[in-house]
Amino acid sequence: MIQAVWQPRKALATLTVLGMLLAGASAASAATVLESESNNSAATADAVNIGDTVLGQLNGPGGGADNDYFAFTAPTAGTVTVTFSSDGGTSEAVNQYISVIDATTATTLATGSISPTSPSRTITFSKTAGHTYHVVLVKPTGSPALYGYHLAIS
Ligand SMILES: [Ca+2]
Ligand SMILES: [Ca+2]
Repeated sequence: MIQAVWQPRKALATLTVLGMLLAGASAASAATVLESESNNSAATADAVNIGDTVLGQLNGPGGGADNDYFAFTAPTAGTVTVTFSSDGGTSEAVNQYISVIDATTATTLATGSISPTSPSRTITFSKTAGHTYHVVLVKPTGSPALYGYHLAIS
């Protein structure tokens, strides 16, 4: 009899916590997301959010060239930090490139690269509320990349 009273309360409490977690997740939108090919152009960019970490690979068919585009819109002004890292660290064999573009003004804000001796690159830039930003990762034609990458946006 006591359990008949307690169980619904417990279930309700669990639902409330779940609801709070879901609400928090959609508001803060910190998630681990996988890239979705084909994302090789601004028009087919993967939508991401500030707070996300993206997992992907820079290899086209047969290990060839690949471009990965990611897009997000800044809800507020402030600073964005983007870190692009090879999952293989110094074991990766090929250079890969990153650029950050303000798509609203069509302005390239920053460019950089990672290499076997420097397998992580962090770029910081100022965002404007309402502007859309593209982060573009590129591996030019050449040797296959041996490892995937992490792209953290915060
Ligand atoms: Ca890719
Ligand atoms: Ca791609």
